[in-house]
Amino acid sequence: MITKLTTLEQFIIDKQGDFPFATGELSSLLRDLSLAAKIVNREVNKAGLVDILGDLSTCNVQGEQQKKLDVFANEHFIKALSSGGECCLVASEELDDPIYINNEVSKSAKYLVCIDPLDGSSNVDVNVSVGTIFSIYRRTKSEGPITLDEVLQKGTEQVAAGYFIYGSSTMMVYTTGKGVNGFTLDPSIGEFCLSYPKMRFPEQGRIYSINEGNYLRFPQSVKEYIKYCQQNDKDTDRPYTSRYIGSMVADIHRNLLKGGIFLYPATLSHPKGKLRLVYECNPIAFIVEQAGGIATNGKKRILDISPSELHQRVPFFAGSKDMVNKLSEFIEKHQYVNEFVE
Ligand code: AHM
Ligand code: MG
Repeated sequence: MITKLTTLEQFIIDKQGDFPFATGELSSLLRDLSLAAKIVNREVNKAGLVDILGDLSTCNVQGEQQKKLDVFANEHFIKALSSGGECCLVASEELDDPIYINNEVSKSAKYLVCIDPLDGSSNVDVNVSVGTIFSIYRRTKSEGPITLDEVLQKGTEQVAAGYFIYGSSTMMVYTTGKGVNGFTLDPSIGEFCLSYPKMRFPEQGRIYSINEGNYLRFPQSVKEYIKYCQQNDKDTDRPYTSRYIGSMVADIHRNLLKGGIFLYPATLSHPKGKLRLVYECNPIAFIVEQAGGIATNGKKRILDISPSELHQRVPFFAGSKDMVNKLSEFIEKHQYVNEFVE
């Protein structure tokens, strides 16, 4: 029960004390991100009104066609992060290579940010929720220009991570490793206000989220787990419910509130999985774990994977503890990981 209005700004200031040597730079970064999100939110909300919809003729580095709003979001997040002076590099799903920020204020910045500026963007033109995912790391070297290897850190090294969801309301959900808190944007005052303090994944859920259209291309273990979800069983309250939006942020957010599992396995067409480790799975995994859930590629904890390249893909399973553990039983039985993942 929330009795007093706490803005994101106030919350960040209050929490700065959790980090004894905090200089306020991380707090500024989070504020920069929230400002960019407000701008993106404004554009997403008027997407049906203005001529911003439709495909741009460019493709992103994954060879997928970009929507104009992807480009818009990418530009605005980079702009916000470049001008604050706390961030020296931005790596984005939309860009082949990271942006090295070399201006006067960012020269000695100690943070780098990885983002998916508009996740699920194909949903924008049908009025379905989309999101932004971000991940913040500290530089591994104390001086000299930042290098690419500093971006390829394990998820365990994240200093903060979170997402914005542009849905029926707009929210920011983030963690700095001390639990997860959710803030809803109040459009009348233009502020994110604490609405979901100390978010926890229900240990057992009843929702499974997967693109079942790919069923025939799934590994046997995942097929069997889906059948398990669909079977009748009073004790475990099955069959479970299937819900898949196709925007990971929205699927994860719903499951975080209600309990559930999100699955994007390796498939015959995406033998390494579809989702990206560095700027999609790692930040979501950090949130999931901080909220008491599990995030795995089926073989190991997502946060323990050493990235070998910026746009690396991984199979991704995340959600309520009991559900992910159950899935793991099927995976172990079939040694699924050996089917698709080296
Ligand atoms: P995107 O970052 O290009 O939008 O792709 C990521 C999205 C996730 O949000 C979502 O879970 C998944 O792709 C949906 O993929 P599919 O259409 O194959 O189910
Ligand atoms: Mg994405």
